[in-house]
Amino acid sequence: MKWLLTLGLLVVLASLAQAKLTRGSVPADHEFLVRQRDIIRLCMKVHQHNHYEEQVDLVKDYDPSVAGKFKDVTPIKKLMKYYNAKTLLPRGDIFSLFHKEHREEMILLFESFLFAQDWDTFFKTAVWARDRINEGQFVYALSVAVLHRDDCKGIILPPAYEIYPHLFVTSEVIDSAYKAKMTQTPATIYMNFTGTVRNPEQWVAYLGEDVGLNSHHAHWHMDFPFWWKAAEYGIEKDRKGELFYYMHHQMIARYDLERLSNWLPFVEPLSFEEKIEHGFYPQTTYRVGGEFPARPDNFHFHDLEDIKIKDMLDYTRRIKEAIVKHTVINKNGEHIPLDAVHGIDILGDLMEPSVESPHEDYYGSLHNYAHILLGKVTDPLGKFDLPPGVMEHFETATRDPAFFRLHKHIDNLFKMHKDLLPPYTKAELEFPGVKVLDWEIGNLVTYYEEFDIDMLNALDNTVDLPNVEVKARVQRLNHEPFTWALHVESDKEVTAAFRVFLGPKQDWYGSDFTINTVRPYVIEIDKFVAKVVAGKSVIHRKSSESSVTIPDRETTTLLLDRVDLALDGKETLNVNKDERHCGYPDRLLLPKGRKQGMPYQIYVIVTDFEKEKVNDLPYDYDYGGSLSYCGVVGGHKYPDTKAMGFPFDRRIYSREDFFTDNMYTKDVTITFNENHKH
Ligand SMILES: [Cu+2]
Repeated sequence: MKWLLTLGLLVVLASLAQAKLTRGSVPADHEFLVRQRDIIRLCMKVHQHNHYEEQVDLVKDYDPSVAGKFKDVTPIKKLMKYYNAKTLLPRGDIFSLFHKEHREEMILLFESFLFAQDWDTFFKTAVWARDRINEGQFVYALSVAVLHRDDCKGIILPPAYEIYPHLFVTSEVIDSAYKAKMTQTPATIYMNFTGTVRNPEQWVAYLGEDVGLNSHHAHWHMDFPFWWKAAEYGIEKDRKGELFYYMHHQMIARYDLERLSNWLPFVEPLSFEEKIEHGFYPQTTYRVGGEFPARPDNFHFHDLEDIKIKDMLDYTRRIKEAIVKHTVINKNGEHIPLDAVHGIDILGDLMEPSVESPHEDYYGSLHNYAHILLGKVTDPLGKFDLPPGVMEHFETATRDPAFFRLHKHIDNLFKMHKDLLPPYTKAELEFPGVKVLDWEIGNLVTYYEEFDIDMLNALDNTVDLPNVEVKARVQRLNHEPFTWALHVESDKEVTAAFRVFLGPKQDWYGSDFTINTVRPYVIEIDKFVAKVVAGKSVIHRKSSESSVTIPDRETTTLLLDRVDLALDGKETLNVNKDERHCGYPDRLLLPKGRKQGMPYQIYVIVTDFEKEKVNDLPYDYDYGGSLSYCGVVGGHKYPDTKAMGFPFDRRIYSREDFFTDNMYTKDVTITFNENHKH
């Protein structure tokens, strides 16, 4: 029996041995390295003219609409027409994706990039656009194109906080950075979170203002753009509406857990008719000048010229009606059922909304309009010509605590739909023959550490003054890496799906949650598929392997150095062509917890993967490492048919009705270590 156990352990270990970082990594060839270098160069100091002479020379007499090869020439022809007529958004102006004309121009550029038939056309069109199209539109279109073109697979884009440091650091830091350059003294500038400790909302600013969190959110919206035309682009976005719901739901749940760690009550949903209790002072200035608009406490929503509060209430009411009736109306007046399988996906497409929205005139654009209403709340009629607010860029939206309030409002609508579905039956929950026996888990410890944001792109290149190294130093949350071991017993060999969650034990008042009341605050920690042998076996897993997260981003300066070394043949650069930019930062996998330790519960459910798989790809196929919140790209189908968040997405009557042998739950403690040494 003992040898059988050892054998089982070995099989499981072998199948899990390839961690997500190394899996699929291959040495980059010369062509790839050149392309990687060229794309980074295109993103450097985008507010100024291109400093790379060889790129500038490449397109001196180049007209992409004449010389380029495109699958469809209409977008580039249109773009050139507007460019020649000088009607496009000028360079230097602030681009917001939520602004219709800005967006439509950007889409023309993106489509030109996507439809370019070879690398040569794509690259030359990009170099041409780099100095001629608004830099915000250019970077956005280029980023989405790189994420979707086959010949760009594996290319790494610089993080938004390095392309536009102005959006992420305070005006004070920018001032100090200039001083450092003028005096030619390298500097590390300490930056505090927005606001002071006198504002309780600031106690959780370490989450909303985390540049990694902002980067994840911005990249999610680049992988799943609301303006995406799947049929035209030939790239489907499987379960995009459901992912919109689930990723944002998990972001709020995680925000709520941080609030609880800091003795703050859960975030309240926003109401368009009531005042927004907490103000927000971004203390950041756009590079072209103009401070990000600030919102004082207790401000009310106001009508904009084209978005009215009354309409927002109508949209909300119509959506609620659709949910209660389990049916939405499309543009042709037909009824589409909001059933247990597709309902959530349809609702997601309707609330964000996207090209797939059943009826945008009727259900409106709840999410996008709310972002705009919040962004323009202090200058609704444009009397003072204030620039866009943080809510009007996906890169900065989570900095404002109102982001989480808005999303709670939207999330409650999704919850209403889910709560009207029948609870899962025993048959849907159990996995006959499979039993979880025990769960060993290492210490869960969190701590603060310091992180440096490279400010290279914040400062213009000047003829007389060389660049100096300037960094903004911020505090951020991290956790000690941890491992766990799940003891499983099975009566046969099976391919099993594991879903792992973490939830708080007590609410803000100190009362214990029930299994049903804790559901909205349960966060996903991991999800994976593994072979389980007959008999007893142990499944080992590391926190770094989590399907929720991606590792820390490398700085662009470092990456560029490594690419140059590889091009000189001095070093090998490995590239994983499936690696994602979207992914919750690994550092934030656990909530902060408390100094004296904070109680949580972990949950796991093991199910039969053979019954939920959607294709015949290997069960451990690598979708890029952040499946849980970021789904799949590259035209793949989402690999299983279960609802995202299963089994916590539906009502639960009681523990007795819910827990089956293939589930396990355990009390754990998360301790925040104040004295962590770096
Ligand atoms: Cu979002």
